Amino acid sequence: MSDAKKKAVDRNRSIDPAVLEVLSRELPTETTYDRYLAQQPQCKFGDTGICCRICIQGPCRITAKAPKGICGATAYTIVARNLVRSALGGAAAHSDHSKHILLTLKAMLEGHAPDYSIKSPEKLKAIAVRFNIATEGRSDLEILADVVKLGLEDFTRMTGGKSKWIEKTVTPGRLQKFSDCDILPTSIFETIASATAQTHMGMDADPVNLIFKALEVALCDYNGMHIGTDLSDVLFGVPIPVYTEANFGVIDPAKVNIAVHGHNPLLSEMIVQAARELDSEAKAAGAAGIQLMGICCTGNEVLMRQGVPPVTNFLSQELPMMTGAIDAMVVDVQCIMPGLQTVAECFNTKIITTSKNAKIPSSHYIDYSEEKALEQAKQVIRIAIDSYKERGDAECIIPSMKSKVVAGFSLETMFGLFGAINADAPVKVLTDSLKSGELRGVVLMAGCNNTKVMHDESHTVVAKELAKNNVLVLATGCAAGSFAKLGLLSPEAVDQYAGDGLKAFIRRLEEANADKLEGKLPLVFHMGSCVDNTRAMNLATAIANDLGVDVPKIPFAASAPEAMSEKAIAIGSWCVAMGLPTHVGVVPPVTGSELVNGIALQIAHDVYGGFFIWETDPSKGAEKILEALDYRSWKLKIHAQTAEKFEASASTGW
Ligand code: BF8
Ligand code: SF4
Repeated sequence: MSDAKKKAVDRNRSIDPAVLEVLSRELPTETTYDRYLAQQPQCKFGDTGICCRICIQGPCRITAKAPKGICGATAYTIVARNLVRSALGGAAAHSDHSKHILLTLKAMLEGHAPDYSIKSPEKLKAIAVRFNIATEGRSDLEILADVVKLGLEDFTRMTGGKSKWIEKTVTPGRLQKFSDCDILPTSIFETIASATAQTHMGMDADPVNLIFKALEVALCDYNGMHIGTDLSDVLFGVPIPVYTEANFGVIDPAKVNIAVHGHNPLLSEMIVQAARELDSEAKAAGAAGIQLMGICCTGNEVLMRQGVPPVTNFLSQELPMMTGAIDAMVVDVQCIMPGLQTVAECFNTKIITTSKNAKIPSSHYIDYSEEKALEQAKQVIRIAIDSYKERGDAECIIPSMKSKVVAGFSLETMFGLFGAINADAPVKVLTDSLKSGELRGVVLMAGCNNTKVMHDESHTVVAKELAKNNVLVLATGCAAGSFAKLGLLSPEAVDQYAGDGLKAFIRRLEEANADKLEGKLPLVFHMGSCVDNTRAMNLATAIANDLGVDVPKIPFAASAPEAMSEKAIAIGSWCVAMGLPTHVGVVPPVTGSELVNGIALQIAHDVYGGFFIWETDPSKGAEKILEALDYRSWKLKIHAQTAEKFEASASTGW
């Protein structure tokens, strides 16, 4: 086989047929699939976490011959320090996102964000009630002012209290545990600053102390993303079930095709509105209309609230442009490959960057501001319409693959569905099913794509295996993107893949909600973008509270089979601190220290009840998750029986 042919075969690292179809063509430029090959072999020091570049005496690499860095740092210090820094990147990214939303609400209150308004006064009131903020006889804006003040305090407090969003959303047992271990953040900015200082050269060398700091950072991540989800719901509405389609087949060559990509819904929500308002301009330009589509978590945000179809997820983000039919791609923040611009230039797509801290050389930049958001969104649409005109009759080759999607499962929607069966205590519909054994557990499938594993394969193998074994599967982020594209968010997938217990559970929900639902329910419940992982954690908290135990006792786990980003490291770490078995399908850079690796896999369990499972084989990963769920169900039963026998409450240990 010639080198060129071999490369063409080797780079086909995806199970998505639309992606494979594009990759099979003679392409004028490289993609991430090619660059992955060009990067081989990757450095084993970096891969196992034992390369230190924290000071410029480095890089120091740990070997048998040189077991200490120049300053004397050993492998466990270097690995732990690198881990804290990764979690910091994730927590900062999520928190920066929510800070932006918080500041937009503040600007709205001050009259400087005229295009934004409160879409969900109900959610605002629910948040106010959570924090004992008075609602009686007060206007929405007055209540919002107090919520925003509290949010800003969670970002900026220097002393005199701890994070309110964590205090009010976790189980009493978790709060006690976090307090006992001294990992409750004072505020997001305080923890980010102190953790950055703690990992400076010549600071903390104690790996255990560093790991505790990593968990404090991870709790900041939870804090930041929870604020982000809550306030996005207030601003743009609480997601309810939406019915749409996903994958490349949603691209319509006759329309102005605009992809929205990144994470923050502030501009993309305006783009949805602007697209509706400017449809006639697109038609005047000869197009059949405007086709919006989403990529990554901005895609998840506008899918959940507006029914905008997802075209693809993280790893294949460059490929929709290779159809020749994408007129503009507007990006905001995070997970945006710099490689997009080169592809765009080959296929006449306009890349529009919109964040002052996420620019790409040669892209078209719009300096997004909440003061003129809708006007800027219209500017984006008009750039796309002009680009459509330039496209003219140029050939578009679009893979036809698309799947049906049902999404929009916020916790409020889930409880609404359960409430049709048990209005007084919706969560009991789930806990009863777990207790009876109809469901074997609940698993949150989250996380990214990663070139180290076959694109979308690990996600789908784990999800299908869990569903077959009667596990209720929840999804967020690019895991949800995989499921959307490959049909697991469709009602048909219930018949295809669900075990009898899961099928009965879903059918019962469908029947009880027949009058409210536009169609049937999907196999996997899409809870939103990565910041929305707190929605799933809130469900775990509700289950634990209902069962009268702490989270480490409930059959609830998390899985990130294709984890990639620093955000995934932060999320995985708080999942463990919250008490969840957390499967990760790509081994993170910690194996260079047996001590740190052992803490992640075992000692974390002794302290928090949660622990990591590194398993790169997705079938084995699913098996290990099922084992962890079964162990918890068995123990929960024994504890409940013992508690009943002695008329006592269930034990709090694990
Ligand atoms: O926040 S899942 S690749 S897009 S980091 Fe990025 Fe990972 Fe996708 Fe969403 Ni989350
Ligand atoms: Fe090397 Fe120590 Fe500097 Fe790290 S901090 S680069 S181990 S000298």
